Amino acid sequence: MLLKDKKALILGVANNKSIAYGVADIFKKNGASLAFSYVGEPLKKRVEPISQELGGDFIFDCDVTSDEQISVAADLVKSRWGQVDVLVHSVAFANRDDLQGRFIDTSREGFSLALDVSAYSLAAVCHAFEPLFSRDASVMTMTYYGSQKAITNYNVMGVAKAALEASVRYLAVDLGPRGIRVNAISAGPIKTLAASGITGFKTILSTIEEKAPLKRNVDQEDVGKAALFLASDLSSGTTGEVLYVDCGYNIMGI
Ligand code: NAD
Ligand code: 0WE
Repeated sequence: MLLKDKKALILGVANNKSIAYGVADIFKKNGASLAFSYVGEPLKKRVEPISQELGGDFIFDCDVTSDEQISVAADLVKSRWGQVDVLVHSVAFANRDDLQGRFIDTSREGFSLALDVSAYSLAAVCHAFEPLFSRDASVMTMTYYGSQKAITNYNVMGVAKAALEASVRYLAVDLGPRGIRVNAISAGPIKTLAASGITGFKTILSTIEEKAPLKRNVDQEDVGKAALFLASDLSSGTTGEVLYVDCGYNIMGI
């Protein structure tokens, strides 16, 4: 029970395939109390039964592009829990059109949206929840290898993930003096809602099976177990880090 009596806020469950669902599931099994965010009424209907299944304390609306909604969420969490021990940011969005073709064609608006939702939101959420973080709190976010290397079609999301990973380092510096750690998990590709309809996703999955040292793809449980490490005292000396959970794919050269 690595997370006994810990309060873990989970941003980014859309359904039971979400990476955040895998994380929440293992957190629960390790004794954590959970609360989940959703974006708008349609997703509330999806998140409500998941919260019930995983014994969540409450759910709350939080579109991370809205400072107002983030602030209302922080007030609600303060009144319900008083403090937060673990914050999981598992949120990303770009226009579908910007995840195919040439990066050079990305519009100013598309770039801004992708970076707002997928990168700036981590800083915005940390800012709003800073007063609620307990001593030794752990913050984590989800990133992808497309931040480091140009991956066909990932395009503006690769730029957003590079900004997200740099944000992790600067946030780790800001929050470190209070004992709060900030890390990222760089997950290998997983078939979730955010991966559905992505051109060439099957090819990406089979490339990993063929090339990664472990000769398989990761799943939500692999990521959940790494998240449990980052959430718990087992990772007390680790902050500002990007932890690869990708069956070793990123270490390969030719
Ligand atoms: P998912 O679709 O299940 O989760 C994405 C979540 O982002 C959804 O819950 C959605 O509601 C939320 N979201 C989108 N816009 C939002 C907004 N404005 N405000 C608040 N929430 C918003 O997909 P997933 O694959 O579980 O993605 C979770 C994270 O993992 C993302 O950051 C993604 O980039 C990252 N990731 C995914 C993979 C993969 O292959 N699936 C690999 C590495 C990293
Ligand atoms: O980060 C992601 C997915 C991010 C994502 C996905 C979508 C699809 C639906 C962000 N925004 C949207 N917007 C939509 O309308 N991944 C790491 C999964 C992923 O996405 C890719 C990948 C991989 C891997 C896109 C192109 C190429 C590879």
